[in-house]
Amino acid sequence: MKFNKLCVIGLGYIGLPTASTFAIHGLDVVGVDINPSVIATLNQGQIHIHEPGVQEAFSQAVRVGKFRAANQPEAADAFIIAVPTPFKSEALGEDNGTQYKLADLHAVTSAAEALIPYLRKGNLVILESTSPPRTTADVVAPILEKSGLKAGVDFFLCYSPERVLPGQIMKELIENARVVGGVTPESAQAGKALYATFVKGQIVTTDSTTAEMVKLMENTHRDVNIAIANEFSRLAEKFGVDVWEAIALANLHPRIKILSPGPGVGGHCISVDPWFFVEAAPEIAQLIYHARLVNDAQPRFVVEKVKSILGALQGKKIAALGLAYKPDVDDLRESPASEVIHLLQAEGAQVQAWEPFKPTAQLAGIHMAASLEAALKDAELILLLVKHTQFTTLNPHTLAGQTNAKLALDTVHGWNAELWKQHGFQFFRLGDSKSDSQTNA
Ligand code: SAJ
Repeated sequence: MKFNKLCVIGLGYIGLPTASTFAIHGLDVVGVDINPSVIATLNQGQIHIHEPGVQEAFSQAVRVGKFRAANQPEAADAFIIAVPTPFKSEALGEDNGTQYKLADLHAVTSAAEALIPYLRKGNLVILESTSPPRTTADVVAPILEKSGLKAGVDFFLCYSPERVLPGQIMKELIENARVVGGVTPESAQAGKALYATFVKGQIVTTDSTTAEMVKLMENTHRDVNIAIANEFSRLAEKFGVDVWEAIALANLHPRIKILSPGPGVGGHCISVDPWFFVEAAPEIAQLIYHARLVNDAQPRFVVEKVKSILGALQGKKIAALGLAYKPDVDDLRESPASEVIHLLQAEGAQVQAWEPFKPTAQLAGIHMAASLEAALKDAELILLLVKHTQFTTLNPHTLAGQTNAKLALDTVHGWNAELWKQHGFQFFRLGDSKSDSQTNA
């Protein structure tokens, strides 16, 4: 099967790298986005996302004349839908006491609607957006069939999840194994042929609903495993144990790999995707549901620990280090650090936040310090929320000269307790009541 022209709908963190990679591998690519400022930026030769290697790939695609940005689809041999599937912020579902977040499929359904006039016999359509089980067969197929063409008969239809790690997208897009699920086996083969353009990893075919479940299972597995690490951190504090030591010892077992506790789970994937299972089958997905509750409650656990150190928070000055959703990235979306800061402020604390990867970020209700020094200067407590490398290498000896703070709380195991204590700090760590200093709060 030969594909000459590809139309990629949605030019975000997945769509733009995917479109650029297809273009530099020889396809004529039209990238479509509903956001006019995205199209304008791309038409000026710039990209609007921060991801290593994407600007270079995009520039090359434009240089060789294989990429164009447009605000609506065009006829093509193949179409990829790579739009976001967030959850609805304003509404919750309820089933027998289980309250769950609802997937917002609006972008997927709009993208499918937009393709109807351009769909031709023999075309291939692939959904890449993370979606609830059966979305391809039960939601996307009926929309596309309004064209008068039948999915799996007149055109090929697939689901193929992206599985790339932010920060390594360009590499993983090519090297990772790819799952391609078709509404028919022929659809899956067509999808496989398209990705074979550049994918070096294994390309495995299956049905579309299995492929949807694979993606949700991967991220749910990770969320549940982080939840148990977070629950262990609470148990360790109750029993006078250092959870970090206990995890390191447990992980000496050849078949155990406990993940790390922290202030919560953020980003646009791990904290979102498990809800798709809960919404689709609340009566079954009970473990998944409770893991979500544990992770969502972890910022509150951090705040309770801060209170056990500082006492009542009214007027207390705190320097919060890190706002990104995970270490060494500049992505602040769905960040548990922001949630911790909001909760601290709700109790009256005065928080100065410092995020070295986005020092001028504007986040509602959060005061960004102009520098690390400015954040630290008048603080009573230094609160480490993200394990950025540049935080783990901070020297408490130098910091002691820059701050009034005598208290430090590390929520990510980024600092050496003994070193901080040697330099005059009372030191505390999430999940570690063993090395916690005594307080008089
Ligand atoms: N976290 C912990 N403890 C850990 C590991 C992570 O608290 O031991 C936290 C992080 O700090 C962060 C959150 O979990 O707040 C998620 O981080 P992550 O590194 O687990 O995941 P993402 O969201 O950056 O990327 C994931 C990847 N999926 C898996 O690792 C299973 C990636 O391969 C997916 O493509 C991506 O989600 C996605 O788009 O679904």
